[in-house]
Amino acid sequence: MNAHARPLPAVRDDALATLSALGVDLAALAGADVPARSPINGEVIATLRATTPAQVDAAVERAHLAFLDWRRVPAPRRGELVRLFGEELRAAKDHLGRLVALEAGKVTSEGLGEVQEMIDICDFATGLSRQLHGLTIATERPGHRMMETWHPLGVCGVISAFNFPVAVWCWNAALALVCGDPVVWKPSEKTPLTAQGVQAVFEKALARFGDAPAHLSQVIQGGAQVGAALVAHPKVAVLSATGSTAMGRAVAPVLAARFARAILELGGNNAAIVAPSADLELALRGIAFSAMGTAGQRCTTLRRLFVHEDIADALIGRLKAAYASVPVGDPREAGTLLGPLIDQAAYDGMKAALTEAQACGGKVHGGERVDRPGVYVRPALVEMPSQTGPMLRETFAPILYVVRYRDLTEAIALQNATAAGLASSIFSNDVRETELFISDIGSDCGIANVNIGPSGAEIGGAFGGEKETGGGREAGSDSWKAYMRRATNTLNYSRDLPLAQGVKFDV
Ligand code: UN1
Repeated sequence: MNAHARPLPAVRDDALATLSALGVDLAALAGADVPARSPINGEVIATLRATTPAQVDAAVERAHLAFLDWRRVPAPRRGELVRLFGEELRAAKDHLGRLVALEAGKVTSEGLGEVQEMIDICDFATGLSRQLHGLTIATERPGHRMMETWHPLGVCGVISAFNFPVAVWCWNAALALVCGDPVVWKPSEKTPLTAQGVQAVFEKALARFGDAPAHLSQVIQGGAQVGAALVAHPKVAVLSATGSTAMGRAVAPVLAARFARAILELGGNNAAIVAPSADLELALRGIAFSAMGTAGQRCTTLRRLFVHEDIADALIGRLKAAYASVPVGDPREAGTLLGPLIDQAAYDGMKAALTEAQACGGKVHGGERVDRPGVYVRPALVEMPSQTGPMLRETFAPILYVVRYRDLTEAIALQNATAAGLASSIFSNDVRETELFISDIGSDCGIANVNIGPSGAEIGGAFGGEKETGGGREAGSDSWKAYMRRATNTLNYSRDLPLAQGVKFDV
């Protein structure tokens, strides 16, 4: 901290003041089962009440009643609610961003960036509310017309993770609400307070909107059991779940058994390839942000780096310097780039992965625990002899494994040789290489970038990935279709009834 900067307020005071500035009534939440901790120093800020399974059921039933009304409201009018919410988020941006920093441990700029991502999807959804259109399709039958129409689907359940405690809910909620679907949200039990902050801001938009049905957005709190009750509820028509692949494996069969829609955004083990023609300065910056940003706790975090052997020494040397000098500390402090890990379990996972990497012949630079309250680490750069051991799985911590390659086809094969398929990128100025990377025989991920890192997507594109990442798509492009039901309509006002495919059935 520079000598003239004001000292930071105590974590708990800061969090309580931020919550009340957002309009959260903490007394109304007080309970004994969901402790809300700040990873900044591990302190408990408040303890909330867990939702019981019976209360989850009641919440979904209320949401379903809201659905029966909300689906009658014209979509552009539904968009007006989301527009107002975007305005309220603009007004609340500093406080909500601060709360994200306090509860998820993000550095200030990333906390604010997450709220900006909410604002962006609100703008997108507002425009979309006038664009929920289907096709008119040529019909083989004279005098007939065929078209498709899109209709509200039902209650949308959202299960979100600690690492994007507000934006991921908003990608889902903003689209769901314009599509006509009320939302029931189970945030991570590691970040219950940001959910309350968001709900308080949403209620301001609801008050300005005036005549919305009650219970368009509800928050339920607690652990896996609460999530399980939401997933199993027959009136949850679409369920969006973000988290580990293990969580997805538990959720997906339950949704499949009752034929509910699933939007799964699960693990990632994201890679980047650095080719000989790459702009190394630019690659270094792209890699540093993608690998160390959010302390390696994004689902899009860069975890595996394949560097061409001709430039490997130059790039790895610069990366080592960046890793050794990146400022780690209180995320609220100006200049900090790496905040804390979310909890002790995250550190245990990191330590286990580094020990295993060493046993596989990996050379570890960094990765030490930083001595201060909370769980702070130096980011780790690991030179691996080949892609083995912990490199093949996602460890939610700032570890970047580096492997050298000679042939691009081999590097692409290595990058695709993991279970997850979320995000990827190539740094190269050779168009033959970059076109190969984004082609049918290139990266098998849902996100494939050129000369930017794999993380930090904007909301206009569809977000999600293949294989064990779960296949769901959220946010931009045509992701909205997952929140609506499509009807194909064939209309006939002619005097004849010709059957399709030339079938005759004359009675
Ligand atoms: C996540 O980590 O769950 O592309 C979402 C990114 C962010 C979203 C990450 N816009 O890194």
